[in-house]
Amino acid sequence: MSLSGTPTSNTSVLRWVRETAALTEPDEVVWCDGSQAEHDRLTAQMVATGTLIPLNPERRPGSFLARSAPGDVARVESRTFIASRRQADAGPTNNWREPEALREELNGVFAGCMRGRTMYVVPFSMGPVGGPISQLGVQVTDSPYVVVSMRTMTRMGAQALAALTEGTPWVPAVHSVGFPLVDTIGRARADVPWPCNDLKYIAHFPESREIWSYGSGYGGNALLGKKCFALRIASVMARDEGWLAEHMLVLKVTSPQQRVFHLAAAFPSACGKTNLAMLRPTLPGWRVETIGDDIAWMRPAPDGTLRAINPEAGFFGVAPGTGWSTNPTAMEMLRENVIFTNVALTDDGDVWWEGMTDEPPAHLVDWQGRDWTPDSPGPAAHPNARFTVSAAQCPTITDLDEPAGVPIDAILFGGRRRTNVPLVAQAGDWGQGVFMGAAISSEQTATAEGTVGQLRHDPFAMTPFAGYDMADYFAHWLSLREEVQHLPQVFSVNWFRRGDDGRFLWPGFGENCRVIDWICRRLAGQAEALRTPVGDVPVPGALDVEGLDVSPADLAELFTVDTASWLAEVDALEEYFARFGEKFPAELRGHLDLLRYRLTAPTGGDLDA
Ligand code: OXD
Ligand code: MN
Repeated sequence: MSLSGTPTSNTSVLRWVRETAALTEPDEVVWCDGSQAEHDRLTAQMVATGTLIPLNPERRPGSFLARSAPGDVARVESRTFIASRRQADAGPTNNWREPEALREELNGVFAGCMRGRTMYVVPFSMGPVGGPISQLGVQVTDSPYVVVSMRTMTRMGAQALAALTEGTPWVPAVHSVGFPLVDTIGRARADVPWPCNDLKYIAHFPESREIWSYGSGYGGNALLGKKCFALRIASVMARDEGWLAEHMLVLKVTSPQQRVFHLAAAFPSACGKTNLAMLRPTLPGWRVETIGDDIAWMRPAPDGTLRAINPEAGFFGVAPGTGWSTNPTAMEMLRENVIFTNVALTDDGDVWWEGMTDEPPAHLVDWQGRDWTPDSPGPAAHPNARFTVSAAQCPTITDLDEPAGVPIDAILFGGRRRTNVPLVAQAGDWGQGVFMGAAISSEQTATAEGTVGQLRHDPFAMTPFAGYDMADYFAHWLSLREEVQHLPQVFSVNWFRRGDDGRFLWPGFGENCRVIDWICRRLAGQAEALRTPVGDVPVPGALDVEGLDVSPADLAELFTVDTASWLAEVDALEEYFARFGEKFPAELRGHLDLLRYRLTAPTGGDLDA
């Protein structure tokens, strides 16, 4: 295949594109420039093939609905592989594959997989192009849906390609839906609106920093800048180079006294990161602005702070549960220029999903294209239905193009927990903070395959996303103490605690600003705390609950540390941590022992007293 007239002279990019095209055998190769004209051409083409349904331009201008194949609706962790030379480097939480064997297997499935299709070359930057924390990548894909999504989610196109000068490091990412239109003996078959393959591979080679994804067109499986690059590959870069690539949102908070704080927060998938990132405070005088909703890259900076960027340029958010009462900022952001996937279609050509409004419309077409009424058995939108939208459309976005990042004052660790974990607790020091991150567990959501509601341990909300052994990852976090002079304070939070009757004890959403208010006052040395075995919690009266309809009994329960159930939690953690074997840091084991001691000691185990 001739690649003459290509818009780059970077020999490594050209060689790789040529080799990938020779392997996958597309009909043509198209270099993407990220322009509006390109976007318009591709969306028009997808409307013609049935991949996209244009929404009513009066209700949702510039927006489209995509319906995926019913078997391609979430990340596939069981088919996500880390191919490091040594199995120990992948650790017990990853599916390890021997790199050479996996490469051979992939060469088999990718051979001819783009026959009859176009291969798009998508140059992109994670973070502002040329920024000191940013990184470059090139994805090839046979999915135009992926191309338009990458344009929203990353800095994609001509500028990123221009930055790819000879010798500049970049991450190659090969993607195919695995649905060739012509077979080995030249027989053609018709395309389908959402091509994919039952066989899937989401493969990572951390040592050569490569990504190979096959068989899925959905989200994190296919938009390779996100989970594959910005977390799995970048976490390995970060380990090697002394920084952090984390599954965290980033917020800018301004107090009524005009003091600015930056917070990063890790929660497992679909625990409301987007809602927290776009929080509309109910307390007067506070302002919350959004920097990122999913991923933070953080580096020790020369000024002694830990500085964070959001490497993405858009939001790929879970639609169900996003509504005018829960996240009005997101609803404003979604007024136009959005690609929705697997939501329901209204009779007037707009979209709907569970949680958007209190009352569902009387008639809809569901995410699989079937008629739906409120009496229908299942939900109208798939629980992992998504919106893809540019961050620039978010009314509260700030500092997204600040290449040096923002200094992080506090890190929050959370999960979806009915019991045990208090509304908020502060770690006494960095070690206890790292322990809090390692101890995260959460009730499973619909963003990946698995049993919804089941409690699973998810240290740092990173188990599906760390590209290396989590025991080494914990040690890396502990070692930051040596690198960062002004370490962030660490807090654990839990918005999801319930009473015995199953009801939520805390209203959440905008009211979470009350927790942020206490955190910021702690950072400023202006709020009092009470030591408990699981961290320092607000003294009675320190959390501002004025005007809130939470009974004193519920408030007390939000902070109850029940000895018996916490001892059971410590046992479960010990068993979980045992998976990491000898590499599990002794310091964290010490924190587990200390927690057990504090839970049982008659004095509450206050060793520093
Ligand atoms: C996501 C996830 O899509 O965490 O952000 O699954
Ligand atoms: Mn996520």
